[in-house]
Amino acid sequence: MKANKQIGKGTRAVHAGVEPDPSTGAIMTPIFQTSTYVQEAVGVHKGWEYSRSHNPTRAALEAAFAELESGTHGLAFASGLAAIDSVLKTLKPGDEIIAGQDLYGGTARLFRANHAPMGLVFHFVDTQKPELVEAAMNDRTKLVWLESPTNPLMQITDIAAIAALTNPRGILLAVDNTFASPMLQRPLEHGADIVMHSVTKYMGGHSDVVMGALITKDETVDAALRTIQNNCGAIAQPFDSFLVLRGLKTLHLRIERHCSNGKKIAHWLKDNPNVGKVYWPGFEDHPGHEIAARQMDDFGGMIAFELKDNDLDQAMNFVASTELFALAESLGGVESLIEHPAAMTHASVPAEIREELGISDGFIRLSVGVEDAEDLIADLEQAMRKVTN
Ligand code: P1T
Repeated sequence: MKANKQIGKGTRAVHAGVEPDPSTGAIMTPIFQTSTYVQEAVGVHKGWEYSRSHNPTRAALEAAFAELESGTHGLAFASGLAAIDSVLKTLKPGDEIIAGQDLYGGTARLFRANHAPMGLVFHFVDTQKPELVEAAMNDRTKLVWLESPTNPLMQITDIAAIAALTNPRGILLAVDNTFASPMLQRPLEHGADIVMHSVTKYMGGHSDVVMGALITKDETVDAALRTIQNNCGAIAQPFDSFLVLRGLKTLHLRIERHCSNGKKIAHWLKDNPNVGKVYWPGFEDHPGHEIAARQMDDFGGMIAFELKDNDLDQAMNFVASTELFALAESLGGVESLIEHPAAMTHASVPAEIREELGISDGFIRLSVGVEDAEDLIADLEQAMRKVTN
């Protein structure tokens, strides 16, 4: 199915990337579990040579990613971090990157621990304020990297406002769209050059695959990324590609439920006297609400909050006390998860930076799944009783 703005997001989710198999008519793309393809004579083949370079199952998934994100080219990687790493590998020592101040801990660690020592220069900036992004730009700036909403503080950046700064200067804008998914936000429509996903999360949706994606509509950017994908080899595997193709068919339905459950739980938390601050962009008093309402189709199922006392022991007890919300890293699957960012997903962020950003020791993150909201609320209620007596 060709990218077509006229059709709805749900129709795209069901059909993206998938054509009946030409040899059998199979409606599902087969798992081409093969490393290589037989050639009739040297260079005479059916377009497939070696599975690091191309694989039909992965190609179908890559086409689906492109369609869902309103792009023209998609690439599937072994993990979200492998996808991010591939973008940075297009740069050279001395090149400068403006990165969001609040990022998944592993992304910031990749930047600081692996790419800074190789000569890339990072400026971590509050991208909620475009004027700060502009002030950090110079002739060596090649890339702006941001998340919106951010992990874990749920900060919102105006993607179009940042694109208005990067596009005229020839600086690439890459947006990690993991928290929103293309059902809620399509950054290429707002002027971004590259969209990245930890497919591990909503795109896969079933907590059974680790994968990353990059999407663009720029031929030159695609060619550079495709070369890195082939030369460095951090590709997505055929079976995993099949699982994600399967998962994408219900992305719109899952996201609808994540959003409606998220809304109920966010409001329940806000109204609870034992809860302090609640971070969710659907609240009118969230600093990024107006932008989120404009650039997103809904507010998603990721929520962060602090208990009233904002205390480490209480938070640790709380995350260990839920029964339906499983205590685990990751997010975006059908089952609800709870975690403690300072000790888990963002432990690699230096304590003073966490403190500066507001990722306190009492800070808790929820990935609200697609179960019945009443059961999820009852679970939070019983955990709350255990830690507030
Ligand atoms: O885990 P991986 O597929 O390599 O993706 C890394 C990644 C990138 N970007 C964002 C916004 C992410 O949330 C992640 C992974 N995050 C978690 C594992 C987590 O629990 O937050």
